[in-house]
Amino acid sequence: MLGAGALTVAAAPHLQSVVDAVVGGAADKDPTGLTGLLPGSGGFRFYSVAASVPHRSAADYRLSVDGLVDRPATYTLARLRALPRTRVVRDVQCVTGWRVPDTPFEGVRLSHLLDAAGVRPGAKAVRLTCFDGTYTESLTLDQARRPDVLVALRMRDKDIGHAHGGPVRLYVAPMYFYKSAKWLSGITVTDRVRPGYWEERGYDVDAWVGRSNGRDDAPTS
Ligand SMILES: Nc1nc2c(c(=O)[nH]1)N[C@H]1C(S)=C(S)[C@@H](COP(=O)(O)O)O[C@H]1N2
Ligand SMILES: [Mo]
Repeated sequence: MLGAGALTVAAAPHLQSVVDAVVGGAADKDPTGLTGLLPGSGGFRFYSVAASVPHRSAADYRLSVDGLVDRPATYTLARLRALPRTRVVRDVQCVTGWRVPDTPFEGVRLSHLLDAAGVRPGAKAVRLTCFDGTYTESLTLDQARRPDVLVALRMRDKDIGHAHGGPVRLYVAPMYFYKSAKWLSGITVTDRVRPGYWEERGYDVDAWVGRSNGRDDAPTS
């Protein structure tokens, strides 16, 4: 298992990734990511570009919505949990090749939070920031308003644990998984797309599965 993992990691542009230290134990001391495929992970690899990520409990988690909006807001986890939920079941697809079929995600549509905030005319994009202090992502407003883009509270029918970006991560179902920012802490409405962490390092900003990053499969939709 470690052999196969090593090959995959070595071949991947994720070489700079550090296995999420919070997965614990050996992963802490393994910046190469060789322990990224952990027993019981259900096929997921754990990625974090930050060497360590603070924990946010249900009590101290906050999500801010700001930028070009009429009503900036700060959500507690309780407030997010009280909003209408959407469940989406798709394949998770990392651009480096691994895939996890039929993975349920559940959360509040990003469009719901944007509508609540009142997006101003002239706004074009959304910038996502994370409480790891490093990772960022971006979406155009049209992409952000899709019904299958969630501020996710649950993954695989469980509250999202720290390793997978809990308590709250983004979930962008139609795009490669790097768009799904873990440990989500900020949603800023902007006048243009600002490329995210991996996008500044060469990944496509529009990350449609099968139609970006050099993938030439038939369009999925
Ligand atoms: N904050 C943060 N979000 C992130 C990443 C990261 O390093 N930091 N990696 C991205 C990439 S490349 C992938 S494939 C997925 C991995 O999610 P997982 O660790 O839950 O499997 O998270 C995405 N979101
Ligand atoms: Mo990824």
